[in-house]
Amino acid sequence: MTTLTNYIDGRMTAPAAGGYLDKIDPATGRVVARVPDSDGTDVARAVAAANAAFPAWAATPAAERSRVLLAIADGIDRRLDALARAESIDTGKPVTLARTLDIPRAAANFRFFATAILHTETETHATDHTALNYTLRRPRGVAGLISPWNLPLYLLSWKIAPALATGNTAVAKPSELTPTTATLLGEICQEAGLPPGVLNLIHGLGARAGMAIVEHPDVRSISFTGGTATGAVIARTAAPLFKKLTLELGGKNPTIVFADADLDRQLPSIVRSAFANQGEICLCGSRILVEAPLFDTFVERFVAAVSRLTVGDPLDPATEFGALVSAGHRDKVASYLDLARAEGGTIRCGGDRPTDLPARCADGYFLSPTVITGLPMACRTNQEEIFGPVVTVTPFRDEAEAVALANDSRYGLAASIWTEQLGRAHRVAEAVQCGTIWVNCWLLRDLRVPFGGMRQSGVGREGGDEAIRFFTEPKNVCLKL
Ligand code: TXE
Repeated sequence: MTTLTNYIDGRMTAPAAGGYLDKIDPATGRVVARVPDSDGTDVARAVAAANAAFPAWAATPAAERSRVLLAIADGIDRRLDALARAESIDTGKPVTLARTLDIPRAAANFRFFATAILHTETETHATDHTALNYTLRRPRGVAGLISPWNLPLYLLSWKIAPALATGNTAVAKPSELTPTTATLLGEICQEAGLPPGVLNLIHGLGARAGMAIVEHPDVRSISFTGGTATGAVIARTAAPLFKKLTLELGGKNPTIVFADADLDRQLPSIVRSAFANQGEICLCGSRILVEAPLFDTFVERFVAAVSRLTVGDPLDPATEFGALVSAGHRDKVASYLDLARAEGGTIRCGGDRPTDLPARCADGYFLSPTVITGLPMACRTNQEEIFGPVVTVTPFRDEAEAVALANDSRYGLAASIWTEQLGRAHRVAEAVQCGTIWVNCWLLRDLRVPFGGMRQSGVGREGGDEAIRFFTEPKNVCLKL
């Protein structure tokens, strides 16, 4: 069994108090590693290292920071197979998905911000003929970066890369459920020549290690992705300490399918938008709204396509749909199936454990992709984030009702619209209250665009200039002419 370590001040370090958590492979239910159960002492050491490294890293020319981050990206590429396998064993996701999406995207995150900092501009404002203002943007110091279990290296690197590229140092914490790729990233940083202390990786529980990062007075910026309830705790803690905060939280995203949608072409993308990564992506569409004339045909074709997904051992390259991340999460998702039945919903496919799994996976946390119809929008199944392979399909009469149903949510992260009418696509995109709208596509990501949610899906934005602005402090200099 592997014993993972923290990465503090450039060294692989055991937790100070010597405590460890079990790391379980969700495909088998077996313990496969020990994870440091770090506490405030470990966090204090990591923050001290990050603080000590900050002045030199902030003063390092952008071209040199860029070179080191590009070397990290190359290191990720070189370890593609090991990282993809580790991500699959930690999360239960298909290894093919980790190989083609998670790990390449982690490398892309480093490359994107490594090169972005070579091309940034800051503002100048000329005040009539009397003064010239210019804006300086400087790194803020130690950043606390906390990420969830669904896209472990993908989301952690989405925070680490802009923080480091702009000259900050960081203390990052992956989810305790999915720690392995972060440990490998520490090794990659050592090989790439990242100066000690610039990035520190701490493992452990949210309430202990995570909270110690949020509470530490020397951590000036917090970037968090995770559940809405956790986001509220972090916001409450960080506000009186005047920390800069971005929160990327949950979603209950609408997928709006008009009767003129080109189903022959788009159905595979709509299925993917619902069930990629077992539905454990904050951007997955879990409320599918279908224009009434297409409803019956859509449900029939959608259910048929979902039933054809290859559910199986995540390490089998042919698998399209793997295990849920933990027993607790599987039970939570399964509890929503009971709720949906009690609320009067009809389960059109799934709703149970897949039957033809290999022996190795007999005790794994599997749940078949599930499609439910017949539920009103106000019910709990349609209002609460399930974050698993469960979608509802609901008919709508016209554009106005589609928009009203889409907006009938406390969340506002993402939506997708499927129609061949350009004007309608624009109108609906403007009316739906979400931070990201995809038209005839899903998860098509340009790393320059603002990314984040409205309402209970979070505050602040990540990506491109938004991330560069978040991790820097603007200062205006006014020069009288
Ligand atoms: O996330 P948590 P959980 C949603 C989804 C899921 C629910 C709970 O609905 O069912 O959230 O998932 C760290 N201070 N999403 O419990 O707890 C924790 O260790 C500081 C949506 O797994 O929010 C982990 O590193 N840190 C989501 C990270 O926060 C704390 C992705 C996320 O864990 C902390 C995951 C604290 N007090 C779940 N408590 C998305 N938006 O992508 C926990 N953490």
